[in-house]
Amino acid sequence: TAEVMSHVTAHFRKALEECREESGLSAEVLEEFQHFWREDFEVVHRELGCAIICMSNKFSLLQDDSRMHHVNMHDYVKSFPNGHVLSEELVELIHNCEKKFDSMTDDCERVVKVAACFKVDAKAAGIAPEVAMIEAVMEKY
Ligand code: BOM
Repeated sequence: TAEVMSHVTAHFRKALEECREESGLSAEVLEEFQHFWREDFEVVHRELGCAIICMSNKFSLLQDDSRMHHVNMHDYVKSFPNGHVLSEELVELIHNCEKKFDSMTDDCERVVKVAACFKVDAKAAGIAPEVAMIEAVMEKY
């Protein structure tokens, strides 16, 4: 659900600070990670893909090939309040997007495509959070 996704995003965003420099992600491209979910934010920059890889690695959410680690992602999402209602669907949505871009060899370019696909599909599935929902739970993390 969008509520659970707001918690996941609020927690996941904490890794951005550590990853901004090494990924080359400027504040002009993405100021605050919760803006990822804004209607008018376009998920297109290679640096954002690099940042998502770096952030995911902080929580062991990727395999060595920079594809999602299914078990760890499932457990990560399940660790949030009501996480069990979202974990399976989230893993499925991300994996479905990974399959569409599997032939891309540049990890950062591929992951930003996967992330953009995930944003579209999460919105369609009604599990995308409003930025205000994320901001409301940020203080918990
Ligand atoms: O193949 C690479 C898999 C990595 C995909 C991660 C997609 C996440 C997009 C960024 C949005 C994050 C919001 C919440 C955290 C989900 C882990």
